[in-house]
Amino acid sequence: DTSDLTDVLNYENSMYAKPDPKTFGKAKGMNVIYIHLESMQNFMIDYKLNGEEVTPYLNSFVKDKNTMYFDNFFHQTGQGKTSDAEFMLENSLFGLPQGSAFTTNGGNTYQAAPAILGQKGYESAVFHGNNKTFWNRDEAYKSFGYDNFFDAGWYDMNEKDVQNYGLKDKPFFEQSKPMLENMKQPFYSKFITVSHHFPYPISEEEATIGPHTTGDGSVDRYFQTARYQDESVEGFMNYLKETGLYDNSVIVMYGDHYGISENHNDAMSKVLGKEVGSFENAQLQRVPLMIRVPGMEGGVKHQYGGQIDLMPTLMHLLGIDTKDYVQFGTDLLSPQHQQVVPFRNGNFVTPEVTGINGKYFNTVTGEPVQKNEMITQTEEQVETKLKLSDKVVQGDLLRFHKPKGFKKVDRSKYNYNNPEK
Ligand code: GP9
Ligand code: MN
Repeated sequence: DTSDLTDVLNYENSMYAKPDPKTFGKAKGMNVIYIHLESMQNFMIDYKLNGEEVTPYLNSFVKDKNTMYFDNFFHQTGQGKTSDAEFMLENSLFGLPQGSAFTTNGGNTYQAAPAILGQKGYESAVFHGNNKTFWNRDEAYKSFGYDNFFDAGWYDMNEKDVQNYGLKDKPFFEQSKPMLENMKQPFYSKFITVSHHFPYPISEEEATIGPHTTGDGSVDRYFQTARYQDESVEGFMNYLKETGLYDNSVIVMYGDHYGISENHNDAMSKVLGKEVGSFENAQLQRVPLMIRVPGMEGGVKHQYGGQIDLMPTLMHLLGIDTKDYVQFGTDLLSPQHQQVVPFRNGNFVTPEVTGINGKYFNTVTGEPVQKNEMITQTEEQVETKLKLSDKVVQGDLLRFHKPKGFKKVDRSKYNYNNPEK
């Protein structure tokens, strides 16, 4: 009820991190292009297999002078996997402890990024070569205020171009071009790749790098589909450069969740050349985050953060203060950003401590540490955050919240069917 919302708002007020005036509005009025890097983990950046870079394009993008690269950025997804990642970055709300918020609470009231930006003149779209009902996306996107959802119904799903979860990334980006060109600027867009997805199937003709040699099939192929994803993104970025979009768009690339689960720790020990147990596995939940803002100075950013922090970060770059919105993350670029990264199961990582099921480790050295007052406080903070976020989602509390100047989303306005089909 509304008293729950009051608790949430009080908490939010105490957690709010105000934007840094030096970065606030640096991307004002620019297009936004999100590239959802399916299953990409951060250890792949600059990883060399037999002396060869696996993701040469991403590695070069990281070093672009306008790219901010966050090397302590974590996924925070649970059972909702891809949909949890999307849910966090559109709302700065956590996915649920069980299941997918898209599926169980897709019809809630939200104050999501596409709706906020839509009311400031942005056209929004998701591009994804799979059926729109997967993860209940078509329903959730309506609640988020997405103007367009170009799903499989808008693509030529030619049998030779389809594998695993949908249209392969190269034809996907290729076919997305005319649809993107039809959008009015400024736009807010998200391209969700699929080819680099467990169990990482790839044909011999399409593999441009050999498999790894751990002997664990899916781990070994992971490097080959990662290369394919890298090439597909490179092709799309070249196209953005040709059209000039590269220079008037914020480009955000992020890994959605791990691709290699803890069932493969043995193989990962071979990949990394060090023992991978529960501590290292927690560190492996880092996913790449790159934010390229034309005209803004880039560089490697070491602050700790997670997917929950992406929306306030982006909003502040676009010059929109997030103060009136209910958000559980904080702007990564704010001096007040909180570097506690909760995982969905209550485990956490901070620059100092990693907490895993009641065991604690020094994040820098991996040495076990005793529980102390600081750890107790961090643990409580993590628990409170997750609990309050769950209250918002499970109680559909944003129904009662009226951010200043924001008009409630009218779900009935949206229809994602392709009229030509
Ligand atoms: C399916 C794709 C995969 O459309 O986004 O979802 P995942 O299995 O990674 O959650
Ligand atoms: Mn995924």
